[in-house]
Amino acid sequence: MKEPHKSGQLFKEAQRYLPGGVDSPVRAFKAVGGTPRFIVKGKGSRIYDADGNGYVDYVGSWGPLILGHARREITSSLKQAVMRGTSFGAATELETRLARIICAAMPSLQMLRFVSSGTEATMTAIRLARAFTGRDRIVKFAGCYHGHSDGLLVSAGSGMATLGIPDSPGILRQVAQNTLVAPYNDVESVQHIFDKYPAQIAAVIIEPVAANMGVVHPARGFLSNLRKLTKKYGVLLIFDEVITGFRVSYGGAQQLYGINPDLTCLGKIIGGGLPVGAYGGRREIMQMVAPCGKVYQAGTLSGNPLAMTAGIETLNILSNPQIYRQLEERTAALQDGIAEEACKARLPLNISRAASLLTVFFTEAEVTDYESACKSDSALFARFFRGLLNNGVYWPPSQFEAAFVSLAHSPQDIQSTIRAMGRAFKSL
Ligand code: KE4
Repeated sequence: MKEPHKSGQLFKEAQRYLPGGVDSPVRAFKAVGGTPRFIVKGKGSRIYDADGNGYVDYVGSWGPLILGHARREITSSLKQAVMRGTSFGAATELETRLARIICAAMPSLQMLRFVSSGTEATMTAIRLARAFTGRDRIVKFAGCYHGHSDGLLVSAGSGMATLGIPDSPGILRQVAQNTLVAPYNDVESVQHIFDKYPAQIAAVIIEPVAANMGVVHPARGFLSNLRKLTKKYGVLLIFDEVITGFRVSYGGAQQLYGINPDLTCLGKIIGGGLPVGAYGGRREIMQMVAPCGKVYQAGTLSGNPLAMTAGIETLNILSNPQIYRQLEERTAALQDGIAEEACKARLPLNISRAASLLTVFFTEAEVTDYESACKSDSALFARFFRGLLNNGVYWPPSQFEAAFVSLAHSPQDIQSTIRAMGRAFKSL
């Protein structure tokens, strides 16, 4: 492994023009230390940095690249598409084609609208829920991340069911106070909020399998009880499936758990690595969106022909059920190998996996919500991350993220990752 001199130089120069030298905070390696790698190329399961180092990649652009980097079908269809122009700001048949594929995979989406990021999707879904119900407040769960719109960058106030507090400077208290925060997997706390704010709650938004506090499963019955409760109180249930959509199954978490949300937010995989987001759901709700209805939302590059092309190609490949069986096998093998190496190193870890999503929590406590996730030893995780990086494995640079296994991760990649894990554990 060569020292990241070139990445260091590029990082220094980048910091002159970009805050923190990056365009998204997690890329700066603040949580794990060391020089962020500047990537020049990705192919299959690997990425290559400016110093010529290759890594087995478990970030996969934070989820979109379930087929791996530069998958031939996608790059060749994009090459043809780009020769026809990159964007028109006008309707294309491609948007209808991708929408038809998504609605067929997730029947709760009777209609949808494409946008250019997951943030836009969740931000608009909240606006739509407020318009449809005529109510102001929303409920989110501690540890769930739904993008950076003001009303969703909110932490739990002190004590149960109190008004949210801004997660960032620049967010108005008045805005944050319309967001109530409950502990994940605690449906009683949601009932308490509904009782405390009767007929004021427009929607509950949730990551049906949480991946932004590390991977945290919904407890048995949690999602179905949440669905029953929201229906009873006339509150819309919004599934944020930006990560889980087409990841935990072809039909997302809603197919896996048999839940019909009122609205769903998507992103990442449906764009095959190009900028994309989408929100959709019940027709009577979606028909409130302009120009059908009065809820305004717009976007210069929404439904962009390149993103649509990459999304169509990706979902066509994913429609083969064999794909998910292979992803399941590979990720289960990785999980077992990590557990074995941790046992050899006498390290108390908690490995949480949902399909091809996986988090190694440096705590032996069971992780069921944000509070228990925070019991992990982030300093130890940072040393683990650096150990892996020095052994040719690019793991997500934060304890509170998920690792993503792709179809391009071969059995040999999995075995070499397990060996790297063993060496990294020994270095702790
Ligand atoms: P974007 O605006 O980043 O496209 O999507 C926001 C978003 C919404 N909902 C969920 C469940 C998400 O995970 C995300 C974004 N995910 C992070 C990774 N945890 C993106 C990586 C980053 O912020 O750089």
